[in-house]
Amino acid sequence: MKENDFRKILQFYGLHPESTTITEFLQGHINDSFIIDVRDNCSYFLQRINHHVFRDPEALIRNLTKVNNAMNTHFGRENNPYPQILQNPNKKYFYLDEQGNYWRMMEFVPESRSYNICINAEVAREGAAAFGKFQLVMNTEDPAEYTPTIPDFHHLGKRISMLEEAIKADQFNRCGEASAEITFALDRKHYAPELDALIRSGDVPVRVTHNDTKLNNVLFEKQSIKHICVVDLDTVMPGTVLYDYGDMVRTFTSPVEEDEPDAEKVVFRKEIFEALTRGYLGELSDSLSDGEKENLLFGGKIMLLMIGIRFLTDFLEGDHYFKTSRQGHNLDRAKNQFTLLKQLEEQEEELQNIVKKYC
Ligand code: GN1
Ligand code: MG
Repeated sequence: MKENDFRKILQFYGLHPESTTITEFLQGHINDSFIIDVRDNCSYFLQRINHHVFRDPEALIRNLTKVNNAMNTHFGRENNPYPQILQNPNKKYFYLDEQGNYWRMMEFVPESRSYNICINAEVAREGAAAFGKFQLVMNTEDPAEYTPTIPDFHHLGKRISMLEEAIKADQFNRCGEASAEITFALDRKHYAPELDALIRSGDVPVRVTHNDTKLNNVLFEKQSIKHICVVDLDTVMPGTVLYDYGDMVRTFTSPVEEDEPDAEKVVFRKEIFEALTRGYLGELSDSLSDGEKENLLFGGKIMLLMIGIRFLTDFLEGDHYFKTSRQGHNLDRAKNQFTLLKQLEEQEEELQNIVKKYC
C-alpha cells in the first residue's frame, strides 16, 4: 500500500494526512485493516474489503447500515456501543480506489480489547452473551431484506463438493500429505443432508445471524471482562443460530490458537463449553425454537467440520483464500478443527445434557 493511496483515502473522508498516524491491524484472514489515529483526537478503523471474497461490496455496506440502524433503534443513538460506519462529506459510505478496491471507515472503539484464546469461563460466558444479545436484536430484522454477502457461505454440502473437486484436481500434489484429514472429512459427509433437512423442515428457522462468531470478534472493556459489542459484521446475512453457536464452540473451547502447529495441544475444554452455553442461552433461550435448542450441539459439529473443510480445501488449492504465513499453515488449522470435532463427538451425550440444562 503506497503512502499516496492512503492520502487519497484520508482526504476522501475529510481527514488531513499530516495529522494522522496509520498502523496496520494484523488480525482477520480476509480483509486488510488499519487503525487511523488523528493527532490529539479520535481514532478510526479503516478496512479494505476483499472483493474477491465479498463480490458485492455495495450490498455488504447496505447490510451494515441496516445493522447500524437496528442497533441505533435498540439502544438509542447516544447509547449504542456499536461503531458506526462513516460517511464522507458527500454522504458516501465507501471509497473506491483506482485498482477497484473498496475501502470503508468505521468509528474506532476506544479502551477495548479482544481475545484470540479464551482465558477463562467468565470470558466465555460474557463473550457468548454478547453474541446472544446481538441475536436478540437481529431477531427483529427480516432475513429477506439482507443480501447474502457470500452466497452459500455455510452450505455444508457445497463446501464438501468443493473439497472433492480439490481432491480430484490435486493441483499442488498435496493430497498425500493431507490424507488423514481428507478421510476424516469425507467420513462425515452425512452431516450435510442432515443439516439441509433441519432447515427445509422449518425446525431450524432462517434468521439474520452473524456467521463469524469467533471469540476475537467480541470487543471487551480493557479494564474488566465486560463485553462492549460484537464486530466484523461483513457476514451478517440470512443464516441459523446453529452456525453462530457452533462457531463459538469452535473458537472458544480450544486452549491454543486456531493455527497451533502441535495438534496435541488442542483439547476440548468442557468448562468453557458450559460457560459459553450458559452465556448464549441466558440471553436467548426464550426466543429459540425447540428445533434450534435440540440442534445447537449439532451446530458445533457442523461448524468444526465446515471450517476444517474450508482450511483443508484451501491447503489443497494452494492457499489462495485464507491469509497464510508458513508452509502447511492451512493444514495445521484444518487438523486442529478436526481434533476438536473428534473430542466433541466422543463426549456428545454429556455435552448434550449440558446444553439441555440451560435451555
Ligand atoms: C475468516 O476474517 P475472519 O478472520 O474474521 C472467515 C471465517 C472463518 C475464519 C476462520 C469471510 O474470518 O468464515 O471462520 O476466518 N471469514 C470469511 O478463522 O471467510
Ligand atoms: Mg474477524
